[in-house]
Amino acid sequence: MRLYLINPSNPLVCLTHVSDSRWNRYRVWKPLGLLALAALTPPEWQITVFDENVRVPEYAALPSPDLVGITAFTSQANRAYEIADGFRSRGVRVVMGGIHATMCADEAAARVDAIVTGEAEPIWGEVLHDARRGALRARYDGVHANMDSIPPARHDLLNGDYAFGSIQTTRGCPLNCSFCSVTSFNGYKYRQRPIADVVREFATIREKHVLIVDDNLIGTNRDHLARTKELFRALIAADLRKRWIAQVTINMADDDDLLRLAARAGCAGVFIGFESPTPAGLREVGKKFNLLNGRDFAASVRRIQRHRILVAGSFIMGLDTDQPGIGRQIAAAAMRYRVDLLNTLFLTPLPGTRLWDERALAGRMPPGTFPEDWKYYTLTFPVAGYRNFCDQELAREMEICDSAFYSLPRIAQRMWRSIWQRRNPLISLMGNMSYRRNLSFGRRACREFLESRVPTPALLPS
Ligand code: B12
Ligand code: SF4
Repeated sequence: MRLYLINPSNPLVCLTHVSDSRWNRYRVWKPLGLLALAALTPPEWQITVFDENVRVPEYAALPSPDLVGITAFTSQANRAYEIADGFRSRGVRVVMGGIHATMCADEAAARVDAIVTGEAEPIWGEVLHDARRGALRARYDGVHANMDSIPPARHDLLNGDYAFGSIQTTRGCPLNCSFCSVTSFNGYKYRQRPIADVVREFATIREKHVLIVDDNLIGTNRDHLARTKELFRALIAADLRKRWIAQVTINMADDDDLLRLAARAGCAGVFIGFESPTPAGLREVGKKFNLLNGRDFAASVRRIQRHRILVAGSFIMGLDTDQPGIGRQIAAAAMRYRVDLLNTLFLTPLPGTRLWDERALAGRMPPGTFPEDWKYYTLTFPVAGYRNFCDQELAREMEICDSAFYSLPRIAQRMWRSIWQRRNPLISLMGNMSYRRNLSFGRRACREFLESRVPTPALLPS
């Protein structure tokens, strides 16, 4: 039995064009969901994983599979349906799972033979069993998996094209920020895999550099932090000689012991969601966690960097509380905090989030035609309709923000700082150059997007 597992590309997302620039190698990440699915698949299935972010195969020229499994973020949904149409027209059955099939279940169900919602561990065996018998149901609902019985992902199935391997150690987040899908998909409870399982799986990853995909590797309370320290101690003891990066919350800065252990366990950099430079913005997106204890963000970033850990900061632009000048304001905040990398994204209501529901209630659904427009849901297009900006104005704010932070003199300044502080200058350089390289590509795509549709005015002109 032949199984194809496919990660669709989104041609509009600049960072997926590996061949365009060698810097992009450092921004293409393995589709871990498919490698997790492969690990749940019995040996009678011969599995091939296709990652269209690396290359798009000529599927019709390949041996016909018995079943195709497609994953998709919302931004990949259009391409997912295109791939499904191709296989289904040749009589091959297609199953779709992942975040988009979960949040837009009816839409996806109309385009494939079966959908799997939620986490696949409890249900994938049944799907394959039914597929073998030619008795696929239209819908399977996964529940939150028991973290004690997650098999190690099949890292052996994708090699070569990636600078980073990837691994997951926890699922779920109690914070439920308005723009984020994690709490509605993986739940409020912060669920942790057994440390021994994580270390064993880590050892099977070939790449020297690893992305820990957890939405928050360290967690938010004392128990979470204690477990994280235990994990770091186990990684130090295993001496795997890996360098890894991870997403964390800003409270990482508050615990020097945690930082010391992280650095010794191989932490090269962390990605932190600052979200907004203003307290009103943080309240708007529901990330009051960042406001706790009257935090000094610059001091927090410096405490993390003192352990030679790079800090990438993420901000969202286009909040109802954002005013003209927000581009400059975000860049200034990022430079004041002295983050090594800045990732600014347009506020985008993704289906299934609190933001989506709030907008639906307020009669503020984003303009556009769906599913066609899902391809713009990469958070790099101003799709949502904004209170104080028309979409062109917001796109201009983004250009101002990126140009200020990623100017060559600013990059040189950051490089010098990380050399002087002996904080992974090479990784920092790769990240900065990769972002800079992608700015022009992103701007062009954004301009084409704006030209292709009727301008959306500001809801309340400023
Ligand atoms: C790592 C990651 C990335 C990596 C991508 C790695 C990759 N190639 O997959 C990078 C950094 C590139 C990335 C980019 C983006 N990401 Co991202 N990312 C994540 C993150 C943190 C982890 C994903 C992961 O590996 N999870 C671990 C695996 C094991 O879980 P899983 O993928 O959910 O798979 C399980 C189930 O879903 C299911 N399943 C999945 N696929 C399939 C397929 C079949 C057939 C079946 C049966 C089951 C199944 O089985 C798996 C086991 O239970 C998630 C958050 C999260 N917790 O999931 C956000 C997340 C997926 N990203 C998100 C977003 C918005 C983006 C971006 C659009 C914007 C951005 N800049 O962040 C871009 C889009 C890129 C694009 N190509 O369009 C959103 C997606 C929401 C949505 N509705 O689309 C998420 C949920 C985060 C959030 N804040 O809401 N991302
Ligand atoms: S943005 Fe981060 S902190 Fe907020 S709900 Fe999502 S995963 Fe949790």
